[in-house]
Amino acid sequence: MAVTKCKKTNNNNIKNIMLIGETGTGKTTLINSMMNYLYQVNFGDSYRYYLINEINNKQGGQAMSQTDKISTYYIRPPATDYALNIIDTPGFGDTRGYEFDLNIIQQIKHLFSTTISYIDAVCFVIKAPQARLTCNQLYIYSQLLGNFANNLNNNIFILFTFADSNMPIAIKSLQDSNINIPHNKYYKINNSGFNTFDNKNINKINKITNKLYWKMGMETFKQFLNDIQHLEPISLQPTQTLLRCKNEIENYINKIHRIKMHDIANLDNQLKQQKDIIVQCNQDIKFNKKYSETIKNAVFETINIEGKGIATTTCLQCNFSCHDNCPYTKDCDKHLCNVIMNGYCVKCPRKCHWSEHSNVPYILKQNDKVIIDSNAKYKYKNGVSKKNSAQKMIKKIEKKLVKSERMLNRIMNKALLCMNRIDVMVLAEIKYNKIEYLNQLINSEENNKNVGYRNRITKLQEIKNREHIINIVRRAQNAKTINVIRRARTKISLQDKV
Ligand SMILES: Nc1nc2c(ncn2[C@@H]2O[C@H](COP(=O)(O)OP(=O)(O)OP(=O)(O)O)[C@@H](O)[C@H]2O)c(=O)[nH]1
Ligand SMILES: [Mg+2]
Ligand SMILES: [Zn+2]
Ligand SMILES: [Zn+2]
Ligand SMILES: [Zn+2]
Repeated sequence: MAVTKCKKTNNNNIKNIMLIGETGTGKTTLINSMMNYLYQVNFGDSYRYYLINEINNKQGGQAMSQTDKISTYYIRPPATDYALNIIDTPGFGDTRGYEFDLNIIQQIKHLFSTTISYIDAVCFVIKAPQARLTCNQLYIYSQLLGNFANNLNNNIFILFTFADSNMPIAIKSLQDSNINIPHNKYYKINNSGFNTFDNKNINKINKITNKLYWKMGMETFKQFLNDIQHLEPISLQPTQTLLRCKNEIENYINKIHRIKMHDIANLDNQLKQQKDIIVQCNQDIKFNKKYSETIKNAVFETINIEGKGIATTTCLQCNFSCHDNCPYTKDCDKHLCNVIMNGYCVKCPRKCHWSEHSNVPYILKQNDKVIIDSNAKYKYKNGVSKKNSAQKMIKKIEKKLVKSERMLNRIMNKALLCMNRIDVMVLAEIKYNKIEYLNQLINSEENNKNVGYRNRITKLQEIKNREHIINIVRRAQNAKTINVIRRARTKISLQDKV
């Protein structure tokens, strides 16, 4: 069988078929089964075709996606008029979790931007007996549907594996979970009809079942390949744009996370520290404000003026210089001194009779005494200067905060724009409360305590943080942002028209 790596071409005669789905749903097995139709094997033949041989010994067994990387296979089979690029993808939702899923998205993006520019069929592979969808599966479907643009609408198919003659139970499960996978048509297959050809050695009942499943599968492949023959290939440009937007959002969310959790949290912390300092300083200032006490006239000073030609009027009773520079030098003239009124002094504390006053060769001065508590003074001064620098710091921090918040707003607006672009472009969106779902996952990890659960919980917490940020961004629809979105909306619809 001639198999080469994917052919890069725009030729309409090559159909690009992609299989996508949860891990273990049988994508790779289905491709192998299809080979038998494409290369016209009969049930009775003693051989079967395998396009892909995956060695089943990976660590993690079936819990880990068997297919690690997107693989594309170019074939020119005899059963169709066209050649095929068959694209097998790793399954979403394996035990490696969120990061591995993101990695698949990156791989799809890479494939679309480097290898194929159009697609003919995107096949969602789902197990037919899938009853009830777990919250994990809801998440997986939101990942699956969220990565394709809505121009693919008509080129989406659902392939139910593990199917029997009944209507797949999964259809109801999807409906019950409000998961609407827009699709052109669905088909049923049970790969078990293809994986054994040694029909001689198996019991009769199994042989009959295998033959029925083989027939059902062959009919399915015939219909499917016929159906896609007449389909128009769809450009992957919008899907590329959508995936780019998703990448952009990832970056914005990372930035928002850094600014909020690191920059702003740090500044808030610093601000709190400075405010605490001010509270402490205010207390120190309040309690130590009266670090000095002044005692009035407590200190006496004698200034010698002998030989200076200055006379004084000094009360000898009060020991007080009533007039420092008196023109009357003789004691008997003191009743003429300026400070004497009606024979009594107006200056000295006891207002003595003029005769108590004499001219003496010194001036008596009474000074106030200041007592300083040096410890309290230190605390007060220190408090004032610390408060000053804290206030200066606060101004600086607040400036930085304003800057960070502005930056945050800018990025939030950009992220919101991106989200709105995605909402307009995306194939389908699953509405469910992601935070609640993540809490459920965290709870079940905590209860089960399976190997590596702590790591997984840390990762889930990270996803939760991101979801919180996305919710915050979505809520930040103030007047300004709404305008920005409006502008973006018109821009997008203009682009669509081109
Ligand atoms: N009985 C039955 N078993 C199937 C069917 N399809 C696949 N299997 C089995 O399911 C297991 C997983 O199949 P894979 O083809 O590896 O699944 P996958 O979707 O490629 O998984 P990933 O590569 O991990 O995404 C294998 O053991 C298959 O043999 C089916 O229709 N019926
Ligand atoms: Mg696989
Ligand atoms: Zn005088
Ligand atoms: Zn006097
Ligand atoms: Zn006196």
